[in-house]
Amino acid sequence: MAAKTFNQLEEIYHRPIFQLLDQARAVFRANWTDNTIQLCTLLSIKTGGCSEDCAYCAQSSHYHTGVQREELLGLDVILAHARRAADSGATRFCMGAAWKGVREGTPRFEQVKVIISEVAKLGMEVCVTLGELTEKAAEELKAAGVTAYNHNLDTSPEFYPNIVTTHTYADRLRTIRAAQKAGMDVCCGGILGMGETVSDRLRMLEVLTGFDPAPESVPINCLVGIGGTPLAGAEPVGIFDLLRMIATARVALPRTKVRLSAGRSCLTREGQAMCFYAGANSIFYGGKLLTTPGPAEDEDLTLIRELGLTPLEPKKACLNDLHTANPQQRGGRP
Ligand code: SAM
Ligand code: DTB
Ligand code: SF4
Repeated sequence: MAAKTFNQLEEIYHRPIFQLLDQARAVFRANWTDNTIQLCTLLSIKTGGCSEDCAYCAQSSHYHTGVQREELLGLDVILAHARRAADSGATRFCMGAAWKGVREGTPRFEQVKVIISEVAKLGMEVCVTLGELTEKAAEELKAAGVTAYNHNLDTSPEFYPNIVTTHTYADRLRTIRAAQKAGMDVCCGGILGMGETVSDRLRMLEVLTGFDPAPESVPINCLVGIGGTPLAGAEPVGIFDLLRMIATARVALPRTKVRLSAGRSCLTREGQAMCFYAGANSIFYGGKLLTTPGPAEDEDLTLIRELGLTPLEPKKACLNDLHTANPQQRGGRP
């Protein structure tokens, strides 16, 4: 799929909304044969105390947000969360760590690799978001069993310095390239509602459409205003802005999963239904995001059912892998 220019994206985004939705729906139907919604469950495996100053983030040590700093969770605790997520129907388990980045050869990186390989045995896709990566660290994460690496651009290159000063957009892009080079899927998106313009949102989309390969998934977050951060009082994103962004992302990235992400608790059921119609086909599921609550699982399952959609089923291949790989990995008979 050819990259979209900024002008093309502007033209798509600003169409009368029903024309935009018609086009997004047509692109969705041409590229996705089912009506499934991917359910991804998040777990913060290392919370708070982060050296970075991302202006939206509850976990930055630069702000007083009331989030308690915690060390890396133990393997048993993480596995208990992951098993629960699998039992609740999630097909992807996403583990987030409040770190600037990780480096190969360090004790914490070795611990994370063990966590990844144990979670991978449960048969769900494994996504991690650990901050900056070296190429070697990316290769080791892939070998440990990571399916997708989440590293968001968050906004346009031009607006990024208004949001973060402790690392650069170029740093973000370097990590994304390392993840792709190592063969991991890339999950990369952004946040609406940080004071950016529509042009900033479309510039971010322009950068995303230039990735080769295209991002496997694009999370579209609406800012969750966190008390104590510089963005605490930001104006909430309007539903039509969100719909336009989702529809434009669907048109620009036809085969990418578009994830209706943080901020979903503030949407009505009807608003969420429109986002699915516009081409969103993935959600964060499980009652909690990283540090803030998300919609309850039963509410999500009820909405999905009422709309005649279905949760994405675990891949048969994953289950087969699970049955064949586990005995060997545990030292039992194949
Ligand atoms: N430290 C890693 C990093 O920065 O990539 C991983 C964790 S970070 C919390 C992951 C992403 O969550 C951010 O890039 C941002 O898009 C999203 N996020 C964090 N706080 C948010 C908030 N308050 N509202 C909306 N999205 C948020
Ligand atoms: C993403 O784009 N959104 C998720 C996930 N990737 C890691 C995180 C949302 C965090 C919302 C605020 C919080 O719970 O701290
Ligand atoms: Fe939050 Fe990640 Fe920024 Fe750290 S690097 S402050 S965890 S968004």
